[in-house]
Amino acid sequence: MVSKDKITRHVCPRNCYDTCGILAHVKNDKIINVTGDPLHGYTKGKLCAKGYCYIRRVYSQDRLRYPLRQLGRGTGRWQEISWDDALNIVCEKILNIKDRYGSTLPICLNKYSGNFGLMNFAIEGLFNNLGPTTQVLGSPCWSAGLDAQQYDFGNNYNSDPENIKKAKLIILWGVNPVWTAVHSLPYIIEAQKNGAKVIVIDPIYSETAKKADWYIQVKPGQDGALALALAKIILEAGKEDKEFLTLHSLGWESFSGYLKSLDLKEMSKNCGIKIPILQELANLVIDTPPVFIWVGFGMQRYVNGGQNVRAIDALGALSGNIGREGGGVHFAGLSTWKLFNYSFLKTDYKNRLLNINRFAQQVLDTQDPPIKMLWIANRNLFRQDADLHKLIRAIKDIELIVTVEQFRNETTHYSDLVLPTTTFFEEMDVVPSYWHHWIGLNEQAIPPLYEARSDLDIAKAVSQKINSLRPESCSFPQNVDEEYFMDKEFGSRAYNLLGINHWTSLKNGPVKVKIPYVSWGNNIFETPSGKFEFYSKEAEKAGFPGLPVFREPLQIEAKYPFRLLTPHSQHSINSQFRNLDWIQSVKQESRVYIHPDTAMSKNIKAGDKVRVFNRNGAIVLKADVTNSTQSDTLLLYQGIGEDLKVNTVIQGVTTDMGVRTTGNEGLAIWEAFVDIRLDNSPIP
Ligand SMILES: Nc1nc2c(c(=O)[nH]1)N[C@H]1C(S)=C(S)[C@@H](COP(=O)(O)OP(=O)(O)OC[C@H]3O[C@@H](n4cnc5c(=O)[nH]c(N)nc54)[C@H](O)[C@@H]3O)O[C@H]1N2
Ligand SMILES: Nc1nc2c(c(=O)[nH]1)N[C@H]1C(S)=C(S)[C@@H](COP(=O)(O)OP(=O)(O)OC[C@H]3O[C@@H](n4cnc5c(=O)[nH]c(N)nc54)[C@H](O)[C@@H]3O)O[C@H]1N2
Ligand code: SF4
Ligand SMILES: [Mo]
Repeated sequence: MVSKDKITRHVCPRNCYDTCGILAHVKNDKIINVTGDPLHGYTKGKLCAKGYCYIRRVYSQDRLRYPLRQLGRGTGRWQEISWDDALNIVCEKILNIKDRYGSTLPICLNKYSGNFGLMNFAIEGLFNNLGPTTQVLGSPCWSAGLDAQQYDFGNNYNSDPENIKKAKLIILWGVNPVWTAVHSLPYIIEAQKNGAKVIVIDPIYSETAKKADWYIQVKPGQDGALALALAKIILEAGKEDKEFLTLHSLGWESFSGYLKSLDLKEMSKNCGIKIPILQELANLVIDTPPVFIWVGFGMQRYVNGGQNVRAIDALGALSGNIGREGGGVHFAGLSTWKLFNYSFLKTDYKNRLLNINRFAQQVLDTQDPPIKMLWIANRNLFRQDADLHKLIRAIKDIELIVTVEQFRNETTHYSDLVLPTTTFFEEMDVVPSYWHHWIGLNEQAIPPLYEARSDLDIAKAVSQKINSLRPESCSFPQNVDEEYFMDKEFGSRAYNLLGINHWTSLKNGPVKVKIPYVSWGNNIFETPSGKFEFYSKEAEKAGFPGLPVFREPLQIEAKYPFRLLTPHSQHSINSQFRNLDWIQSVKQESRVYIHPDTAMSKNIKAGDKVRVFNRNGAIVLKADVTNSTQSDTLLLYQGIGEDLKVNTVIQGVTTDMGVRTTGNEGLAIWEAFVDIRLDNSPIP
């Protein structure tokens, strides 16, 4: 039962490095304040601006309150209906499809990262108990980097990021923590106070770059050339860590041979950084250990993204920083994710799996049987997916699109039925982190608002309804509570590593998982050889070069001569938060940032309305002129702008790696090429 006045514990379940501990202050079943949880050892009682807005999100006037049916997809004519009617529509459609096709395969689930709490996998649980269904597999986010580190280290472990404090050199390589991971800043600043230097490597002069001791402007997708050039310089100076290389690595001989064969001038030209600067940088890497390299998700969104992460891993290894306190190459740590059982993901059926990053094309191509019903949850598909123009075409023959959401957005616009869901203050859950080592519980602070239901309750209700219409249609449990599902997630390994006997102890505060403070500190790697693998047979088996070698990103097309970078913005998490009043009061306007030379050549001034376009489509917005970007690159922060569908001009190019860890290649979002002109100028 939910009691009246209390403070409840939560963890922010957004797709965010920080996964902060949160306290909800509750009076008369209403949240009156939201603060950081001081017992969370990494985020230490603080939230980002978005986190402090949660109270505005829970009680937003725009919350979806009741199930809604759209009278004609995209018409904006909505009709409030009862849950019973909504469940009937869903279940009758499933049964009708099953009768017509003799299969549940035409029913498709597309889900991603709206809420990373474990109970949100209930929707996969529902699908996995209906029969064989079609589901998306993969990630638009981090696949290439995860695979790269698997090839090199054998697994995705991170040191406790508090290690940053002990670093003497911190390299923020394609990551923008001043916006995307604010809770790591105190550790970086503490290191700086202790004399550490901070280098930011980014094609954009980002907010993080502004705080660095040294900013290196790399050409987009050319981090491989940069890392290999540094490695070559270190090798040729004879400053490599010979002990580590001899005892703990595989393939050093062939990699060092490869480095020797590289032309430094060519690498310098590729990455756009002059040789004396490369030399100074290489010296710094060698002379200022330990070096903590944070490889961001931002730098691997290219066709050579995985290869480039491997090159940075190699630089970390040959410079003697792997397994070292305060050092290492860190991308994402999956140790806390891997503690749980993911019972919802187990199935007796053979599902049909589509590539999440080629969704539109695969829906068009999928036949025998085709996709006839689509369930979207935790996903703003019609804003965040690539190839939006194709997606809109692909859904034409889908008979029912159901979206489970908290707010109206681009995706509800294309839905036939919208089911209102709870926020994490209205449900119970547990949330792991992909960056730090803390795990925390979400307690239920307040009863569900209006008629919102959690994804778990929706899964149970669908199961109940479909079985009442036709017995034995679904084996998803119906008459059990959240505790039952929480129990199933925790096994003895999780309890041992958390040092607790039961998950309810997490009500006393988040717990730091007992995993090594320094990853790979014992120099025992999980690769086939047990060593750090410069040369990976596994990579070779998967069709990649065995060594981390130089690979180019895509070439800019003559017809569309600008690369469009659309990284993550400060006051949103992907498309979330931008609709809240407090966030809107910050008045961020979406702009496309262009270099002064480009502006001049295109006759564009700051504030002009411009059209950014390619063969896929066009977006119209205001321009800003800045030196922060390069002359062949346009910059546009995704996540802001009400009706701006940036991804209309994002081609669905995929990354090299990603299959090993996430089942499919990642999304090379920044292999996107466009042209720009004044909105009212004639079409060339
Ligand atoms: N405020 C906020 N926080 C977030 C999110 C958000 O939307 N807003 N999203 C969350 C999610 S889903 C993710 S994936 C993470 C992403 O957070 P980050 O890992 O920080 O990734 P991005 O913001 O995508 O890009 C980071 C930087 O990479 C740079 N970059 C682009 N191309 C290259 C390149 O070729 N080389 C190098 N060296 N740098 C390059 C970009 O210019 C950008 O400054 O943040 C999470 N946290
Ligand atoms: N142009 C461009 N596109 C990108 C990126 C980029 O950098 N540039 N980044 C890519 C990356 S890194 C990522 S991770 C993806 C993110 O892609 P998505 O995961 O689709 O991103 P969100 O905008 O967070 O959408 C999640 C939706 O889930 C809803 N939601 C929140 N909580 C719940 C819940 O408990 N239940 C349900 N059912 N729904 C909930 C939110 O309201 C929101 O509308 O976008 C990718 N797309
Ligand atoms: S969005 Fe990220 S930084 Fe902000 S409260 Fe949530 S987890 Fe913390
Ligand atoms: Mo992401």
